[in-house]
Amino acid sequence: MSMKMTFRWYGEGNDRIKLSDIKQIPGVEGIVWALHHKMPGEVWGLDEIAEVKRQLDEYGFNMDVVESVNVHDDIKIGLPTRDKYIENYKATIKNLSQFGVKVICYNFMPIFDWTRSNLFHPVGDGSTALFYEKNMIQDDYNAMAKYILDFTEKYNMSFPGWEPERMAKLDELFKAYEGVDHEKLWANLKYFLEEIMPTCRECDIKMAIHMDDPPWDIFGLPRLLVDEPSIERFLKMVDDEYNCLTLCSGSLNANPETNVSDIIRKHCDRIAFAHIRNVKHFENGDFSEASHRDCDGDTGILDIMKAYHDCGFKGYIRPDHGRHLWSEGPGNVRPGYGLYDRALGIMYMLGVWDYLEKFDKK
Ligand code: DNO
Repeated sequence: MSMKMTFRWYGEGNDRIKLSDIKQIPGVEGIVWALHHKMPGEVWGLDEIAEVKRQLDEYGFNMDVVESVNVHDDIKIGLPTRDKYIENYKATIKNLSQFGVKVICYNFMPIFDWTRSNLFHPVGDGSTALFYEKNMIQDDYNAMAKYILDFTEKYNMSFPGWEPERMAKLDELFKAYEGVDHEKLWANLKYFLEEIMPTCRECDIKMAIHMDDPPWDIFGLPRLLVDEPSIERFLKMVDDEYNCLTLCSGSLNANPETNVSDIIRKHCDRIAFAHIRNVKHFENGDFSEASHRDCDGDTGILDIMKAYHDCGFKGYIRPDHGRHLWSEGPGNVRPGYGLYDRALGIMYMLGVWDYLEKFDKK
């Protein structure tokens, strides 16, 4: 059995891409999905999950990977109310297991999920991509949040992790996180995982934490999963086969010092889900996302694919963010999640993989 190719889809009515389009991309076995209307902390109901299953079944896609079941802020902050939300999380895990879900991707980033300063930055060939200008993401969180929220409002879409209900209370949220430093956040992550591991085992569902994006503190908020030592700490902290990683190559390699293929070789047995994204660095610390072709960025996509292959990776994999191509632009595409560049990325990844399978069998 080999690695399993997947494609992220935001759901009917929430994604312009059709399952029938995804079906035409060679090699895609599963849809990476979520109930995007759910607030962090809410239980996902059986009926709602069954409806997604019905849609995916029609095209023969599996629903093995969920991205994300978001973690409530009270759990990250470590408030007494966390126990109630952890119970809800367990209930969701149990409900998901009834439909054969195998992996839950989640993150433990305070307040903000992935963060960029420009969602449609010209790449130079007519396409656009997500861009991070270091100077823009330093002090003024309100300006950054406004840029993202104005966009989502204008085009009537919501981004996971950027729920307008939460973002409306940003100052309050920042206040609530006061005193949550790196060590507190680590302790709260440990508490959460130790609570849910027995449920994961019973349900045979792996928790796969996403790397922090970008992999450094922003706006004074601590970020934990940022490099190899922190990954090592995370895996040892809760040393359980159900405590796994979503190894996101682009998040980690936003720090040019981080060699992603070394991390894969070291921790492959705990990688449940691989995100393949290519990043191009600029000398001043800015970075742009790039096509999946190795030479278009600095992340080392060929080394990464080879490392997964050498390790006999059998987990789930997906192309992560792509550029916006051809007719794709503001208003008709989810930033980073267009159809075309991710489809091209899949063909690149499968091209490398098939070559290795045929000519580089260990
Ligand atoms: C970015 C994604 C992340 C990821 C979450 C997981 O596009 O990779 O938003 O889904 O961090 O919880």
